[in-house]
Amino acid sequence: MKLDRFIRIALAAVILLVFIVATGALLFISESALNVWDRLKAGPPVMLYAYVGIMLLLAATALWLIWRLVVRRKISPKRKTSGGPLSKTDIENRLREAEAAGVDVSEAQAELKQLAARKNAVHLCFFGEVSAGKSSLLRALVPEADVVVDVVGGSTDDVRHYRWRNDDGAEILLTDVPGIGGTEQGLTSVATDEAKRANIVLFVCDSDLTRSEMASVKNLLEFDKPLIIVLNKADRYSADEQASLLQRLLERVDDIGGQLQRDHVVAVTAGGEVDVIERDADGGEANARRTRPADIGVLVIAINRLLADEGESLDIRRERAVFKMAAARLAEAEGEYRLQRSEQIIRNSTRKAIVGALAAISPGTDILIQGYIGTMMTQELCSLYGAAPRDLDIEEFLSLSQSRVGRALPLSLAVAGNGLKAFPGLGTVAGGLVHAVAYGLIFDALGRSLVLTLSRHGELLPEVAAKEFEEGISEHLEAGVRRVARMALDEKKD
Ligand SMILES: Nc1nc2c(ncn2[C@@H]2O[C@H](COP(=O)(O)OP(=O)(O)OP(=O)(O)O)[C@@H](O)[C@H]2O)c(=O)[nH]1
Ligand SMILES: [Mg+2]
Repeated sequence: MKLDRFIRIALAAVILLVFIVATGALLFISESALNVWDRLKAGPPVMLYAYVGIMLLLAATALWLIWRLVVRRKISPKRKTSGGPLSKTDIENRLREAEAAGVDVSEAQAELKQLAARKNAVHLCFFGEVSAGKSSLLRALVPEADVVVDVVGGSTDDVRHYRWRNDDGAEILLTDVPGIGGTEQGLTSVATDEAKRANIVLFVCDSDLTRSEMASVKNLLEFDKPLIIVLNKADRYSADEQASLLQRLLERVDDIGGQLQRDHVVAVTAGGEVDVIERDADGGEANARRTRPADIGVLVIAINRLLADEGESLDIRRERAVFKMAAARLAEAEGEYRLQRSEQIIRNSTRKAIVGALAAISPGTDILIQGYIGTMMTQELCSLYGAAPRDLDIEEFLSLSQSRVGRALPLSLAVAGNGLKAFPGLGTVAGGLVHAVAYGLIFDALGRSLVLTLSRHGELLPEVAAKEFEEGISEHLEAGVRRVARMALDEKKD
């Protein structure tokens, strides 16, 4: 209780003191200001203007400095991730920017080129699990479409294109793709990509959807693909079974959050071929191959209705899906580019740190990361990841990390010493070399942890970044030691 009272009185005294000082300062400042003002008014007007001008300039400079140091936070060019769909200009601008930065944009560009090549044709893709009957269905639908026309040109995958004109004279491109869910994962993604490039996907299945088929449907719906779900091999089911299976398929799509009209789920018999054993008149048996009769009328109706109902929106939806794919390809390429470039930046800084440490005549025991090398590395990595931190943030991050370095120093020196032992014929390792490796290791660890942080958060949050640096440091030291020790030995030789 007594202490509480004492603190209150002390606080009151402080407030009183502050009040007195503030009043005094105010009086003093106003007096001298008025003084100066009077004298300026008495003097020549040029003097007055010059004085006011200089005052304004000083105030503006001070404000600018404060803004630069404390307030400014350049908004990083955040990508439109959610929000509306990408437009053609959006994606082209992105590609141009990325290309100028040195990113390999060829795959993303190839998507756009392919889109342009297929502009005039309505594109139907037969998609589904292995042996669902995609190829049989294509043959049943368009028996005369047996010419392989490759729009892509020179592709070596198993995607086959067929061109066909329907009764209205519309040009239709039919694509048969490898079945999904087989042992080869690559084929599944080839097929899925091709489906995303189509106007309409005929999702062929031969029973209720499996888990992986559900995942595929979901994926295609996310790309806003117009779907017709085709229950093939209807000849194996009774009418009742067909009806309940169709109902089940509708519910499945509904469960995933897709909306499918009832007439976009159809049951057909593509036919296909079947091996039969035939008995001739005198009891002998012979193997023969028979074609099952096809029954695909409902599918033809569904396709025609979809074409009529959707009209131009089919092309718009296809464009959007392809732009989205191109954006994904670009993001992959950017990720790849960043990895390579960040590797170079970290290597450079580590090397500089090693050279600096080796050149020091009597190496100290402290390792400073707040200097030029640390700042440069942080700046370069941030700009590589599109983050634009304030100078203050970089300073804060480095200073927070510096205090962690102090704690990690013994570990770093131990790891460095151990790492150097792994190089045969080195004899007793001089203290200077160990120090240089430890120095390099810290930069290597700092850089690698920063890359992880930036890719995780997309910006430099000083405290978070420093904490993540601390948490990962021992792992990074161990992982980097061989590389950094080699670097130090090379530098020493030179
Ligand atoms: N009972 C029955 N069998 C069918 C039907 N349609 C196709 N099949 C058979 O299903 C098997 C696979 O047919 P495909 O057309 O090769 O199937 P796919 O989906 O192209 O297969 P992959 O290209 O390997 O993924 C063949 O043995 C066909 O004869 C059908 O309507 N009824
Ligand atoms: Mg096939």
